[in-house]
Amino acid sequence: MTADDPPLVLKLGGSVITEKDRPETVDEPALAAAADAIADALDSGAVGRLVVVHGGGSFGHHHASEHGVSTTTGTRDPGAVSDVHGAMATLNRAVLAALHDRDVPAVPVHPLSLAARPGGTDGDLDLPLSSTATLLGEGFVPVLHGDGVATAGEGVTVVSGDELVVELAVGLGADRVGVCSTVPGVLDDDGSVIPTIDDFESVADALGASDTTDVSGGMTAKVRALLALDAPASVFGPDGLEAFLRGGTPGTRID
Ligand code: IP8
Repeated sequence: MTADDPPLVLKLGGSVITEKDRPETVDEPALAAAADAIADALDSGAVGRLVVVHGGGSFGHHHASEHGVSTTTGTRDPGAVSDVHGAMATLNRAVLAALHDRDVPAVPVHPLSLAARPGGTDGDLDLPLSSTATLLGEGFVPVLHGDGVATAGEGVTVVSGDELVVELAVGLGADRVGVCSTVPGVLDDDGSVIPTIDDFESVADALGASDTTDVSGGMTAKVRALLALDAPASVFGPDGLEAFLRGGTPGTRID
């Protein structure tokens, strides 16, 4: 591995690592299994440079929906911003602790302190990557998370982990992107995993909204965002994480 190797960007879905129906509850066995797979992949050299992003699950989404905040509707209530960000920082600490227990050199990167939507909710996300890139070059595993984000005209809205994955993949020149979700891939009408997706229209009908509280759009938004990438992406369930980190393509490959 050299400092210039393209990183792998991995998202751990919030519903994978938390109990989504119980506010602020980590799914400890699921987080431990994910941390084991990450530590093994780094130890064996199957993965060189790695950036991890995690979603909100029962931490961020619970508070965001209580305060009526989403990716398109913001808040000017500092207490609401603190609730959403504070919950995400708590979950981030749990993820870091699980990784540290396995000697993964994980460090937190908090999007609320870095990112903005200077053009409002219709504008692009501005996510400066200098700190993440430098941390990677120094051998760390940066761990970002869905968060609040300063948004012109709206106060603070939600930035989803999926949006961060896209920005990181493009800005850092990732060679592979993995999204570990609760489902084993993107499912068609019959509930079967669609092996490959290369355009949105062909799968639009099969994609429904996520069935539990999710202020940032569920699988449809995920597929749209991943299709926009140059790097190949895979969506898979927790059982596919190890295979993905070893270089395989479990679940659905999105090109
Ligand atoms: O779970 C949203 O991140 P996601 C995080 O990746 C918050 O959509 C703050 C609700």
